[in-house]
Amino acid sequence: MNTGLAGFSAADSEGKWSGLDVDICRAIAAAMLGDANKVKWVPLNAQQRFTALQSGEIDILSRNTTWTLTRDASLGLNFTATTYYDGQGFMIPTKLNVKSAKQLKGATVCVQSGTTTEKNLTDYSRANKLDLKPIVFEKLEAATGAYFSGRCSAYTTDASGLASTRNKEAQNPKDHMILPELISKEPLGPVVRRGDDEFFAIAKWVIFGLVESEEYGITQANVEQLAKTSKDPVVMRILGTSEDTGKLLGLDKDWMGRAIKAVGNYGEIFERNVGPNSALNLPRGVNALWSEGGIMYAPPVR
Ligand SMILES: N[C@@H](CCC(=O)N[C@@H](CS)C(=O)NCC(=O)O)C(=O)O
Repeated sequence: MNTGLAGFSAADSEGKWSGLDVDICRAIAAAMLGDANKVKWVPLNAQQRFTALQSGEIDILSRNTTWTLTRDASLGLNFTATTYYDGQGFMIPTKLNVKSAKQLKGATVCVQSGTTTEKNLTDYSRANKLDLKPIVFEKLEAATGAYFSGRCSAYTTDASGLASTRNKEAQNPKDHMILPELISKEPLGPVVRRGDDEFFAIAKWVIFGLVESEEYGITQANVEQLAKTSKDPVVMRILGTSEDTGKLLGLDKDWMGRAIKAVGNYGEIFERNVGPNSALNLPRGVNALWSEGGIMYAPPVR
């Protein structure tokens, strides 16, 4: 998990974890182990995350991690599926009165190392002849702390991270604005170890099942009822009341039903943790279902 990115993965004062990345793990635990609480949460910063997965300290990395060719092909890991389509943005003090990242010529920008963010910033600066001056920090708190104390004119990370940091760390969130440009593609999703093929398949299909459940209207509230009464062939397959899809994954037929009962479908997970009614207030945007104008699309559970 992240060391603390409210809305995605963060622990409260009692050590209770919540967030979109957390709920994905809870869903997998419910499907696979029969209990959403059977997860040991390990907070990792940007630098530590891949080594922890490679070494076997953790089994799944569910932490705002961008799927790129380099990571997928060279780390001995497998990206499961995208759970949040993001892009890199900039946060600036509102009083700077800047309206576009293109106006940041020569500006200092706080950024965390070990991220795609650092490289995108250099590329964007060069491509747009902006001569941006990155100030690089290993730790998130150091990067955001430097920005909030005025050491940098801007802070850059994934737009979701900007929203989370502004909401949680800014003394007055209104004093900071997030510029409209997204300078990269950051498809975020969980990662497992190469060679852990059965687990890879389970993780992928639980995520796809959560998305398809939204598409077919299966919710945390109605899942039990639908399991008893639905005659919709897709719903019946997802809930294991016709074919037993779970068996093919080494699970039982109620695998997806349990996941949905634990955390709800993808839309419910999004709404609760990061959506317009949550503290983060992120629009559903491209993360809407493909059938609703977004790009969230899951292969069929069949
Ligand atoms: N999605 C990007 C950025 C991920 C990332 O680590 N972002 C930072 C800034 S929001 C973060 O989460 N830091 C928390 C930490 O390292 O503890 C990536 O995969 O490289």
